[in-house]
Amino acid sequence: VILLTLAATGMTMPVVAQRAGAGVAVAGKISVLDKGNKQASDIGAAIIWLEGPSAPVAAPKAVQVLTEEKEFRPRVSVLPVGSTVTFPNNDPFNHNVFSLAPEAPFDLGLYARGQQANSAKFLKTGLIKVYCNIHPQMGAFILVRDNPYYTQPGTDGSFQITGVKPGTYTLHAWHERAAEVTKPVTVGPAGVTDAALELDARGYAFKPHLNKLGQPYPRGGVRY
Ligand SMILES: [Cu+2]
Repeated sequence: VILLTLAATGMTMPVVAQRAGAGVAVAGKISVLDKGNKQASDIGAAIIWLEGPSAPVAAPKAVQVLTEEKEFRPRVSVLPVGSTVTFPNNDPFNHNVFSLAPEAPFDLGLYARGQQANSAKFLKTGLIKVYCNIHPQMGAFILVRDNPYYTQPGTDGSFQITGVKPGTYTLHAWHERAAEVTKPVTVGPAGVTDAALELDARGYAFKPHLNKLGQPYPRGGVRY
């Protein structure tokens, strides 16, 4: 009887696994205007996402952001809420990855290449700024979202979010040098092909951040 039950369950599984309505695409193009009214060369580092009550919950992920040549790679990530991130050190010196973001404060401490550092877990939505306590020039952005409707554009600003359930949403676009912009969007059974958003980075000015103790970094840096 048990064997027969297992066989019957196995036979029904492929049917259950079939997608019940794959959703539609929301596509369009963003622009990011830098000083001198030039299109930003790093439009691809923007993030575009949909917010709305029709959206399903996304499954958490486990991802890596490398610390390499005194940079975070990738510099910009977007992840579902509940995801964990490790920050492997690929440099021949120590890093100390931390964030003071109220949604997800963490401090991984000093660690060298090859040392397995603790991971950071992101349990709330928001934009998390991640820094290194040793190297003030290192910075990363992690956008934590509560649904799977997000993407990053191509180098020409074109984007496509696929598998979207028709409904009413707010379309968001973010770039690290610009204020976030939003626009209401109604997604019908044919999807959206011409969503357009413009991000203005012309007023951007670099501002140094503080270290993990909320203090300015020492002048000239510290060697570890
Ligand atoms: Cu560092």
